Amino acid sequence: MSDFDLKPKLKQKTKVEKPKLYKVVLLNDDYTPREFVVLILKAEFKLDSAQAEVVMITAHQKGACVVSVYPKDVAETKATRAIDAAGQLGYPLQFTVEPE
Ligand code: TYC
Repeated sequence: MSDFDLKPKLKQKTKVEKPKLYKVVLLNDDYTPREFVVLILKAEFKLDSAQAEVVMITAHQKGACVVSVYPKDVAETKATRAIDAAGQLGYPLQFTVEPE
């Protein structure tokens, strides 16, 4: 028998899983000042002033607005940090994290 393996090897496919993305959703409430919502969107989610204004006013008018999408751990950390920052000032601002 030949030392050479003549049977072609099946080509190995390297599967690279795309990380699943999660939406951070801003929820409206009646108490948090609009200016604070804009501030937190800029500080935590790195939105520029125009983007933050649109997201804030959309949540204000419709009840909720997607802020951005991230890998799960990033989405959860940002949402938690934003909720905590609002809570420290006594504001009931809420964000949810949902699969995209
Ligand atoms: N509705 C709030 C107000 O009138 C402002 C606000 C906007 C709060 C968006 C939360 O996600 C929000 N002061």
